[in-house]
Amino acid sequence: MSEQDIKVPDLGGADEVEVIEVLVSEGDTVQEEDPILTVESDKASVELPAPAAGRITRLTVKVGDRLKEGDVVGTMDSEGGDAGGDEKSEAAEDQETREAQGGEQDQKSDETPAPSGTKSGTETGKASGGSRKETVKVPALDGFDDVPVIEINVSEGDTVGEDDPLVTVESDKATMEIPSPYAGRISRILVKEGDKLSEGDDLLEMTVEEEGEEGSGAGAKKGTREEPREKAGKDEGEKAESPERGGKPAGEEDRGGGTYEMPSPGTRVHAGPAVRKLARELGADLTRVKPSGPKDRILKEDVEGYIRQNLKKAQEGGAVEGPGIPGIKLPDFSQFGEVEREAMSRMMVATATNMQRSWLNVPHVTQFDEADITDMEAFRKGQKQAGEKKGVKLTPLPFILKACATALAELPQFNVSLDMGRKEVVRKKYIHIGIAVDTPHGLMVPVIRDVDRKGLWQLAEEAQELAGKARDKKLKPAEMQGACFSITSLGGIGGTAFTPIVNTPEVAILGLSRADMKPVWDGEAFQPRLMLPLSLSYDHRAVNGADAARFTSLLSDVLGDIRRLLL
Ligand code: CAO
Repeated sequence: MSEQDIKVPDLGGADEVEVIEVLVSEGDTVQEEDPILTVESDKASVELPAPAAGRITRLTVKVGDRLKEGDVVGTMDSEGGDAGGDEKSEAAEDQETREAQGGEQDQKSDETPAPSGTKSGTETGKASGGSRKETVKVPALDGFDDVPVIEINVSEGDTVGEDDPLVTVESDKATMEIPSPYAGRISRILVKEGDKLSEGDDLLEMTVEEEGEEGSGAGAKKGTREEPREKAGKDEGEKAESPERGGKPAGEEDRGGGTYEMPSPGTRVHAGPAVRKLARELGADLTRVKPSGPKDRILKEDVEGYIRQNLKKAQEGGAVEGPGIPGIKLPDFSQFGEVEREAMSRMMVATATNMQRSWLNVPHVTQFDEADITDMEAFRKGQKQAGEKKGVKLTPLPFILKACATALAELPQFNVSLDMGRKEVVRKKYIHIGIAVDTPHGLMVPVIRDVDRKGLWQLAEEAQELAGKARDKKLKPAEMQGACFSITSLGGIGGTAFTPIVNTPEVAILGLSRADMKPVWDGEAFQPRLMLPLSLSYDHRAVNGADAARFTSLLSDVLGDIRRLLL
């Protein structure tokens, strides 16, 4: 094992390039030619490959750094063919075979590829111990000539199946993949990105197992194709060992089905520059895209599938993942102490989804205020006997419901929903208010309808009944729908203020904390007054700050003198 500098190779004519992605970390083990950096010039983005197999010991570059040919970007302990030795020795074998064969074909391979004029897709070389060499040529390109290569989908040493994409070319009208005519191993790539290809040009050289060799797997021609054993076995092994890539165990592959499993973020990705460019343009986080190409390479259609899946989720109202919302990586908690895991209840999952959706979609602001409820409480307590006769407990909540209905009527900009899809504000002509109820199985928000048209006793009765139903899991779906605004009262529990999350598509929610006696200056002296803390969170897209202050001031006035509820 020897330490070597990792240097920037020939940059294909570019003087200086910018690092746009660092694909490895210190300590990572890489194979020779594995991409370690993606750099971008003003013309193209390319991956810089590891010069050898080994372990990255130091990285001295970061995203945004500018590099020139020969710059040192880090160091590595190279293993001299240890890691990835199979591939390397086979590639070396291929080289040896080429040298042993000498002759025409090698000379041709060493030269810059030129159109051969051969019409067939491949040119067969000499057989070598059960395998033969093939020079794959560019097939007919739908009538196009001089079509630039925009992506090389394989690396030397890769094992590919028949029809696996080898390179991607792009004409004025379309992007096309040139498929492999054989299953086998890529021994030499004869083109590079940016090269212009026409039908018959040499593309790459492959080692193909001779037909008819029992169990050889690779090399079967179209129509008699077997899955290359080595590739299938390796893929299965990788899937079984790498659940973090989102792969299913062998035999449970689900490609083309309705579901699209997201690999966890933070995983190293294999993708060509064109795919990375597409991902950047579409805002796709490649660490979350499930690869379907050879050797877990991400293809363009994988990125498109990921975007489609997220769009679908967005349309269905699900949580969307994207670069702006990085996932949360969990550590292995058991390393810190004993833990146990428990499945979330459906209600907990629904609440978590709704809270996250609202928090991520709504620009929240919370306005704090206080209401002097000394007189209101005196009146309320005076109704205790009447309440007992009616079998209803009159808490502060019905007064607050009524005060909110008054504020919603006077400031109708709080009684709306935003339809951003149609760029419309939906104004509601009814006043239904949701009340958050704490239950042993989670938070539920039953809705009291037409609060503006109901008296305090009726509101107290309905609130009590709905809270009871929520705690007994007896609420019907219709009893939890249609709210214009919500109230969440922690007053019976404690606290001085909090920032509630708006219950979208409503645009505001009032939080109540515990009322407390406070000294309040009346202009001449401090008076002991019972002050109720108000916390109004609102959607700042729908409501401006001045209106929010007006709303809480109005609530404060009405609750300070409940005769105003009669006006
Ligand atoms: N300040 C001081 N005391 C208050 C108060 C306040 N703001 N609000 C209520 N109280 C008192 C009540 O008067 C009652 O006292 P008495 O028994 O002496 O009369 C006591 O607190 C308990 O009231 P309550 O909670 O039974 O009734 P309520 O009408 O105030 O609230 C309900 C009903 C359903 C809103 C409430 O039971 C509840 O579930 N609150 C929690 C809501 C919640 O979890 N919100 C958080 C959502 S975000 O995670």
